[in-house]
Amino acid sequence: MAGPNRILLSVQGFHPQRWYDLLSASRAVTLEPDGSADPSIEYAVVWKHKPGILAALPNLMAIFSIGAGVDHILNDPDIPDVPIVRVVADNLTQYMVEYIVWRVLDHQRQGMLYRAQQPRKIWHEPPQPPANEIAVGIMGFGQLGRAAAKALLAVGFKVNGWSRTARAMEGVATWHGEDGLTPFLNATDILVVLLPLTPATHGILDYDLLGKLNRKNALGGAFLVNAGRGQLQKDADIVRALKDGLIKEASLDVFETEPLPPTSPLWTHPNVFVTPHAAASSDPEHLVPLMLEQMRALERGERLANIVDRKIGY
Ligand code: NDP
Ligand code: OXD
Repeated sequence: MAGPNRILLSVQGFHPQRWYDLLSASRAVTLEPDGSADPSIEYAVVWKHKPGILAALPNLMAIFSIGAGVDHILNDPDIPDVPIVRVVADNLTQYMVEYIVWRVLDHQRQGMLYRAQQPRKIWHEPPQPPANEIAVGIMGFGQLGRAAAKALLAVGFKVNGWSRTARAMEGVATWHGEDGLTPFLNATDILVVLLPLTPATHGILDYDLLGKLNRKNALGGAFLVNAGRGQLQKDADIVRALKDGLIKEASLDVFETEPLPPTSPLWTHPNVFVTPHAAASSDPEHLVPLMLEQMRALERGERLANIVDRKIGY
Protein backbone atom coordinates (compact mmCIF):
# COMPACT_ATOMS: atom_id res chain seq x y z
CA MET A 1 0.00 0.00 0.00
CA ALA A 2 1.42 3.43 -0.94
CA GLY A 3 0.86 6.50 1.22
CA PRO A 4 2.16 8.53 4.15
CA ASN A 5 3.54 7.28 7.47
CA ARG A 6 5.90 4.88 5.82
CA ILE A 7 7.37 2.11 8.00
CA LEU A 8 10.94 0.90 7.78
CA LEU A 9 11.10 -2.83 8.50
CA SER A 10 14.62 -3.91 9.42
CA VAL A 11 15.24 -7.40 10.76
CA GLN A 12 18.15 -9.80 10.90
CA GLY A 13 18.14 -13.50 11.61
CA PHE A 14 14.74 -14.45 10.20
CA HIS A 15 12.63 -13.88 7.11
CA PRO A 16 10.48 -10.76 7.44
CA GLN A 17 7.90 -11.67 4.77
CA ARG A 18 4.92 -12.18 7.12
CA TRP A 19 5.74 -8.97 9.02
CA TYR A 20 5.99 -7.15 5.68
CA ASP A 21 2.66 -8.53 4.44
CA LEU A 22 0.76 -7.69 7.62
CA LEU A 23 2.23 -4.21 8.05
CA SER A 24 1.79 -3.31 4.40
CA ALA A 25 -1.91 -4.17 4.53
CA SER A 26 -2.28 -0.88 6.46
CA ARG A 27 0.81 1.22 5.77
CA ALA A 28 3.49 1.72 3.17
CA VAL A 29 6.48 -0.40 4.16
CA THR A 30 10.10 -0.18 3.07
CA LEU A 31 12.40 -3.09 3.62
CA GLU A 32 15.83 -1.90 4.63
CA PRO A 33 18.22 -1.07 3.02
CA ASP A 34 16.14 0.51 0.21
CA GLY A 35 14.70 3.44 2.14
CA SER A 36 17.15 3.90 4.96
CA ALA A 37 17.43 7.69 4.48
CA ASP A 38 13.86 8.20 3.27
CA PRO A 39 12.17 11.34 4.73
CA SER A 40 8.73 9.68 4.35
CA ILE A 41 9.62 7.03 6.95
CA GLU A 42 7.97 7.81 10.28
CA TYR A 43 8.17 4.45 12.08
CA ALA A 44 10.76 1.72 12.34
CA VAL A 45 9.94 -1.90 13.21
CA VAL A 46 13.21 -3.59 14.06
CA TRP A 47 15.04 -6.66 15.29
CA LYS A 48 18.84 -6.28 15.33
CA HIS A 49 18.88 -3.49 12.75
CA LYS A 50 22.19 -2.30 11.32
CA PRO A 51 23.57 0.36 13.70
CA GLY A 52 23.34 3.88 12.28
CA ILE A 53 20.43 3.36 9.87
CA LEU A 54 17.81 4.85 12.20
CA ALA A 55 19.83 8.04 12.78
CA ALA A 56 19.61 8.67 9.02
CA LEU A 57 15.78 8.98 9.13
CA PRO A 58 14.92 12.69 9.51
CA ASN A 59 11.21 12.24 10.32
CA LEU A 60 11.22 9.13 12.49
CA MET A 61 8.52 9.31 15.21
CA ALA A 62 8.86 5.96 17.01
CA ILE A 63 10.84 2.72 16.99
CA PHE A 64 9.04 -0.59 17.62
CA SER A 65 10.98 -3.60 18.87
CA ILE A 66 9.87 -6.96 17.49
CA GLY A 67 10.66 -8.44 20.90
CA ALA A 68 10.22 -7.69 24.59
CA GLY A 69 13.94 -7.07 24.98
CA VAL A 70 15.45 -3.91 23.52
CA ASP A 71 19.18 -4.47 23.99
CA HIS A 72 19.30 -5.11 20.23
CA ILE A 73 18.19 -1.48 19.71
CA LEU A 74 20.05 0.27 22.51
CA ASN A 75 23.40 -1.20 21.47
CA ASP A 76 23.23 1.14 18.45
CA PRO A 77 25.10 4.25 19.71
CA ASP A 78 23.24 6.45 17.20
CA ILE A 79 19.63 5.87 18.19
CA PRO A 80 17.54 8.97 17.46
CA ASP A 81 15.71 10.59 20.35
CA VAL A 82 12.24 9.13 19.67
CA PRO A 83 10.17 6.74 21.81
CA ILE A 84 11.20 3.08 21.71
CA VAL A 85 8.26 0.72 22.19
CA ARG A 86 8.82 -2.86 23.32
CA VAL A 87 6.54 -5.89 23.12
CA VAL A 88 4.19 -6.54 26.01
CA ALA A 89 1.62 -8.99 24.70
CA ASP A 90 -0.45 -11.85 26.10
CA ASN A 91 0.70 -14.14 23.33
CA LEU A 92 4.42 -13.64 24.04
CA THR A 93 3.85 -13.82 27.81
CA GLN A 94 2.03 -17.12 27.39
CA TYR A 95 4.98 -18.61 25.45
CA MET A 96 7.38 -17.55 28.18
CA VAL A 97 5.20 -18.84 31.01
CA GLU A 98 4.93 -22.20 29.23
CA TYR A 99 8.71 -22.39 28.82
CA ILE A 100 9.41 -21.52 32.47
CA VAL A 101 6.83 -23.93 33.89
CA TRP A 102 8.08 -26.66 31.53
CA ARG A 103 11.73 -26.25 32.51
CA VAL A 104 11.07 -25.84 36.25
CA LEU A 105 8.85 -28.94 36.32
CA ASP A 106 11.39 -30.92 34.31
CA HIS A 107 14.11 -30.10 36.87
CA GLN A 108 11.84 -30.74 39.87
CA ARG A 109 10.50 -34.02 38.41
CA GLN A 110 14.04 -35.05 37.39
CA GLY A 111 13.46 -35.39 33.67
CA MET A 112 17.20 -35.47 32.96
CA LEU A 113 17.64 -38.49 35.22
CA TYR A 114 14.84 -40.44 33.49
CA ARG A 115 16.14 -39.50 30.02
CA ALA A 116 19.55 -40.88 31.05
CA GLN A 117 17.98 -44.03 32.53
CA GLN A 118 15.75 -44.94 29.58
CA PRO A 119 18.37 -45.96 26.97
CA ARG A 120 20.00 -48.09 29.68
CA LYS A 121 16.60 -49.65 30.57
CA ILE A 122 16.98 -48.65 34.22
CA TRP A 123 13.78 -48.99 36.29
CA HIS A 124 14.54 -46.73 39.25
CA GLU A 125 12.37 -44.23 41.09
CA PRO A 126 14.37 -41.56 42.96
CA PRO A 127 12.94 -39.65 45.94
CA GLN A 128 10.40 -37.17 44.56
CA PRO A 129 10.13 -33.93 46.53
CA PRO A 130 6.84 -32.17 45.86
CA ALA A 131 6.65 -28.64 44.45
CA ASN A 132 5.78 -27.14 47.82
CA GLU A 133 9.22 -28.15 49.13
CA ILE A 134 11.02 -26.31 46.32
CA ALA A 135 11.65 -22.55 46.08
CA VAL A 136 11.84 -21.05 42.61
CA GLY A 137 13.53 -17.64 42.54
CA ILE A 138 12.66 -15.36 39.67
CA MET A 139 15.39 -12.86 38.84
CA GLY A 140 13.66 -10.06 36.92
CA PHE A 141 10.22 -9.67 38.41
CA GLY A 142 8.65 -7.71 35.54
CA GLN A 143 5.87 -8.52 33.05
CA LEU A 144 7.22 -12.00 32.33
CA GLY A 145 8.60 -12.75 35.79
CA ARG A 146 5.32 -11.94 37.49
CA ALA A 147 3.30 -13.98 34.98
CA ALA A 148 5.65 -16.94 35.51
CA ALA A 149 5.33 -16.51 39.28
CA LYS A 150 1.54 -16.79 39.12
CA ALA A 151 1.74 -20.00 37.10
CA LEU A 152 4.40 -21.53 39.40
CA LEU A 153 2.35 -20.64 42.49
CA ALA A 154 -0.64 -22.36 40.89
CA VAL A 155 1.45 -25.54 40.46
CA GLY A 156 2.40 -25.33 44.14
CA PHE A 157 5.99 -24.06 44.18
CA LYS A 158 7.29 -21.58 46.72
CA VAL A 159 8.20 -18.46 44.74
CA ASN A 160 10.75 -15.69 45.36
CA GLY A 161 11.21 -12.57 43.24
CA TRP A 162 14.10 -10.14 42.73
CA SER A 163 13.86 -6.80 40.94
CA ARG A 164 15.58 -3.41 40.72
CA THR A 165 12.86 -1.56 42.61
CA ALA A 166 10.57 -2.95 45.30
CA ARG A 167 7.77 -5.19 43.95
CA ALA A 168 5.14 -7.10 45.89
CA MET A 169 2.92 -10.03 44.98
CA GLU A 170 0.70 -12.07 47.25
CA GLY A 171 2.29 -15.40 48.09
CA VAL A 172 5.74 -14.36 46.83
CA ALA A 173 8.76 -13.38 48.95
CA THR A 174 10.41 -10.43 47.21
CA TRP A 175 13.77 -8.69 47.42
CA HIS A 176 15.23 -5.88 45.36
CA GLY A 177 18.45 -4.12 44.54
CA GLU A 178 22.02 -5.17 45.28
CA ASP A 179 21.34 -5.62 49.00
CA GLY A 180 18.50 -8.00 48.28
CA LEU A 181 20.40 -10.23 45.87
CA THR A 182 22.28 -12.50 48.28
CA PRO A 183 19.29 -13.23 50.56
CA PHE A 184 17.17 -13.88 47.44
CA LEU A 185 19.75 -16.36 46.09
CA ASN A 186 20.24 -18.04 49.47
CA ALA A 187 16.49 -18.71 49.61
CA THR A 188 16.32 -20.09 46.04
CA ASP A 189 16.63 -23.72 44.84
CA ILE A 190 15.74 -23.21 41.16
CA LEU A 191 16.86 -19.86 39.71
CA VAL A 192 14.79 -18.56 36.80
CA VAL A 193 16.31 -15.60 34.97
CA LEU A 194 14.04 -13.14 33.18
CA LEU A 195 16.17 -10.01 33.38
CA PRO A 196 16.74 -7.55 30.55
CA LEU A 197 20.31 -7.08 29.33
CA THR A 198 21.53 -3.67 30.52
CA PRO A 199 24.89 -2.30 31.67
CA ALA A 200 23.82 -3.22 35.23
CA THR A 201 22.92 -6.84 34.44
CA HIS A 202 25.64 -7.71 31.90
CA GLY A 203 27.54 -10.81 33.10
CA ILE A 204 25.61 -10.96 36.39
CA LEU A 205 25.19 -14.77 36.21
CA ASP A 206 28.73 -15.72 37.14
CA TYR A 207 30.35 -18.44 39.24
CA ASP A 208 30.05 -16.44 42.49
CA LEU A 209 26.37 -15.76 42.00
CA LEU A 210 25.60 -19.41 41.24
CA GLY A 211 27.50 -20.38 44.39
CA LYS A 212 24.99 -18.45 46.50
CA LEU A 213 22.01 -20.61 45.52
CA ASN A 214 20.62 -23.02 48.10
CA ARG A 215 22.03 -26.48 47.39
CA LYS A 216 20.91 -28.10 50.64
CA ASN A 217 17.37 -28.71 49.52
CA ALA A 218 15.05 -31.62 48.84
CA LEU A 219 16.38 -31.95 45.28
CA GLY A 220 19.98 -32.20 46.49
CA GLY A 221 21.23 -29.28 44.44
CA ALA A 222 20.49 -25.97 42.77
CA PHE A 223 19.29 -25.38 39.21
CA LEU A 224 19.50 -22.57 36.64
CA VAL A 225 16.95 -21.62 33.97
CA ASN A 226 18.01 -18.62 31.82
CA ALA A 227 15.48 -17.31 29.33
CA GLY A 228 16.49 -13.64 29.64
CA ARG A 229 19.56 -12.86 27.57
CA GLY A 230 22.78 -14.78 26.92
CA GLN A 231 25.09 -11.94 27.88
CA LEU A 232 23.65 -11.95 31.39
CA GLN A 233 25.60 -15.16 31.85
CA LYS A 234 29.17 -16.33 31.53
CA ASP A 235 28.90 -19.64 29.67
CA ALA A 236 32.26 -20.84 31.03
CA ASP A 237 31.19 -20.08 34.62
CA ILE A 238 28.08 -22.21 34.15
CA VAL A 239 30.19 -25.14 32.96
CA ARG A 240 32.51 -24.68 35.96
CA ALA A 241 29.58 -24.33 38.39
CA LEU A 242 28.15 -27.62 37.05
CA LYS A 243 31.51 -29.34 37.40
CA ASP A 244 31.99 -28.09 40.97
CA GLY A 245 28.43 -28.97 41.99
CA LEU A 246 27.26 -25.38 42.61
CA ILE A 247 24.39 -26.19 40.28
CA LYS A 248 23.10 -29.63 39.35
CA GLU A 249 21.46 -28.86 36.00
CA ALA A 250 20.74 -25.91 33.71
CA SER A 251 18.15 -25.07 31.08
CA LEU A 252 19.53 -22.42 28.77
CA ASP A 253 17.56 -20.70 26.02
CA VAL A 254 20.08 -17.90 25.52
CA PHE A 255 23.87 -17.79 25.18
CA GLU A 256 26.76 -15.34 25.15
CA THR A 257 27.11 -16.01 21.40
CA GLU A 258 24.07 -16.97 19.31
CA PRO A 259 23.78 -19.30 17.51
CA LEU A 260 25.65 -21.30 20.16
CA PRO A 261 28.99 -22.21 18.53
CA PRO A 262 29.42 -25.93 17.73
CA THR A 263 32.56 -25.93 19.92
CA SER A 264 30.62 -24.95 23.07
CA PRO A 265 30.71 -27.66 25.76
CA LEU A 266 27.13 -26.70 26.65
CA TRP A 267 25.85 -28.57 23.56
CA THR A 268 26.95 -31.95 24.85
CA HIS A 269 26.86 -31.46 28.61
CA PRO A 270 24.65 -34.21 30.07
CA ASN A 271 23.11 -31.83 32.62
CA VAL A 272 22.33 -28.96 30.27
CA PHE A 273 19.14 -28.56 28.26
CA VAL A 274 19.65 -26.27 25.24
CA THR A 275 16.97 -24.46 23.25
CA PRO A 276 17.89 -22.04 20.42
CA HIS A 277 16.52 -18.75 21.85
CA ALA A 278 13.08 -20.23 21.32
CA ALA A 279 11.40 -19.74 24.71
CA ALA A 280 9.05 -17.32 22.96
CA SER A 281 8.38 -16.59 19.37
CA SER A 282 7.39 -13.08 18.23
CA ASP A 283 4.27 -13.85 16.31
CA PRO A 284 3.45 -11.16 13.68
CA GLU A 285 -0.23 -12.17 13.60
CA HIS A 286 -0.52 -11.04 17.23
CA LEU A 287 2.06 -8.29 17.38
CA VAL A 288 1.47 -6.31 14.16
CA PRO A 289 -2.10 -5.28 15.16
CA LEU A 290 -0.72 -4.01 18.50
CA MET A 291 1.96 -1.98 16.71
CA LEU A 292 -0.52 -0.51 14.22
CA GLU A 293 -2.86 0.44 17.07
CA GLN A 294 0.01 2.23 18.83
CA MET A 295 0.84 4.14 15.62
CA ARG A 296 -2.80 5.24 15.34
CA ALA A 297 -2.78 6.27 19.04
CA LEU A 298 0.33 8.40 18.50
CA GLU A 299 -1.31 10.07 15.50
CA ARG A 300 -4.40 10.82 17.63
CA GLY A 301 -2.05 12.59 20.06
CA GLU A 302 -2.26 9.87 22.72
CA ARG A 303 0.61 8.48 24.78
CA LEU A 304 2.36 5.35 23.59
CA ALA A 305 2.33 2.34 25.91
CA ASN A 306 5.32 0.16 26.87
CA ILE A 307 7.95 2.80 26.23
CA VAL A 308 11.53 1.93 27.14
CA ASP A 309 13.38 4.03 29.70
CA ARG A 310 16.65 4.64 27.92
CA LYS A 311 18.48 5.76 31.04
CA ILE A 312 18.02 2.40 32.78
CA GLY A 313 18.10 0.44 29.52
CA TYR A 314 14.84 -1.52 29.54
P1 NDP B 1 10.23 -6.04 32.22
O1 NDP B 1 10.88 -4.76 31.88
O2 NDP B 1 8.75 -6.06 32.40
O3 NDP B 1 10.88 -6.63 33.55
C1 NDP B 1 12.24 -6.58 33.81
C2 NDP B 1 12.47 -6.95 35.26
O4 NDP B 1 13.88 -6.99 35.51
C3 NDP B 1 11.88 -5.93 36.24
O5 NDP B 1 11.37 -6.57 37.39
C4 NDP B 1 13.09 -5.08 36.60
O6 NDP B 1 13.00 -4.45 37.87
C5 NDP B 1 14.15 -6.15 36.62
N1 NDP B 1 15.48 -5.56 36.50
C6 NDP B 1 15.99 -4.81 35.49
N2 NDP B 1 17.23 -4.40 35.77
C7 NDP B 1 17.51 -4.89 36.99
C8 NDP B 1 18.63 -4.79 37.85
N3 NDP B 1 19.72 -4.10 37.51
N4 NDP B 1 18.57 -5.41 39.05
C9 NDP B 1 17.48 -6.09 39.42
N5 NDP B 1 16.37 -6.23 38.65
C10 NDP B 1 16.40 -5.63 37.46
O7 NDP B 1 10.66 -7.07 31.10
P2 NDP B 1 9.92 -8.40 30.63
O8 NDP B 1 9.53 -9.17 31.82
O9 NDP B 1 8.89 -8.09 29.62
O10 NDP B 1 11.11 -9.13 29.83
C11 NDP B 1 12.30 -9.48 30.50
C12 NDP B 1 13.35 -9.95 29.51
O11 NDP B 1 13.05 -11.26 29.01
C13 NDP B 1 13.49 -9.12 28.22
O12 NDP B 1 14.22 -7.95 28.43
C14 NDP B 1 14.22 -10.09 27.31
O13 NDP B 1 15.62 -9.94 27.47
C15 NDP B 1 13.80 -11.46 27.83
N6 NDP B 1 12.97 -12.18 26.85
C16 NDP B 1 13.46 -13.35 26.32
C17 NDP B 1 12.71 -14.07 25.43
C18 NDP B 1 13.20 -15.36 24.88
O14 NDP B 1 12.65 -15.86 23.88
N7 NDP B 1 14.21 -15.99 25.47
C19 NDP B 1 11.39 -13.61 24.99
C20 NDP B 1 10.96 -12.40 25.63
C21 NDP B 1 11.74 -11.71 26.52
P3 NDP B 1 11.82 -3.40 38.18
O15 NDP B 1 10.56 -4.24 38.33
O16 NDP B 1 12.23 -2.76 39.43
O17 NDP B 1 11.74 -2.47 36.99
C1 OXD C 1 12.37 -11.03 22.98
C2 OXD C 1 13.01 -12.27 22.52
O1 OXD C 1 13.04 -10.16 23.52
O2 OXD C 1 12.36 -13.06 21.81
O3 OXD C 1 11.14 -10.91 22.78
O4 OXD C 1 14.16 -12.52 22.86
